[in-house]
Amino acid sequence: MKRLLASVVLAASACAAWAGKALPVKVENAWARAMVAGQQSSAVYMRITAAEPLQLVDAATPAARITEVHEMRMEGDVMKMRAHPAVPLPAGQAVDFKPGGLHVMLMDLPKELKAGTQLQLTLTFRDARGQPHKLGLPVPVRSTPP
Ligand SMILES: [Cu+2]
Repeated sequence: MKRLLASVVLAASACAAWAGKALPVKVENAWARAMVAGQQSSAVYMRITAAEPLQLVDAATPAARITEVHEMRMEGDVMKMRAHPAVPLPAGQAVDFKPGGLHVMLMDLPKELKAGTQLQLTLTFRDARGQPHKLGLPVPVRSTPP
């Protein structure tokens, strides 16, 4: 019970710190894809809405040794995936990270991601003045989209 209380207080103070910086950003429906046997990588999907212009410049999680923000693009007839160094998040406009599009790629995972578990994701945003801001959130691991 004591531990539960401590984590609630911690979450509340993290929110307060974020609010104090006046950099509101909303992350909704975040989920990580559960891995099947033999799979080497996975991905996190979510919807991000920034209230002022931001860029998503980094993502990290202890669940993967390599975490990169990727986009999928058609090049001719071939769907290609590449790292996106700074995803623009226009003010008030929801940006979807979804299968077949933008995603946070998880590679070199120390252990398999199992449905029903959670991973901790840290997103780094850059504001219009070039200042970095970190946001941590728990991400449920699922076999299907929420
Ligand atoms: Cu990818």
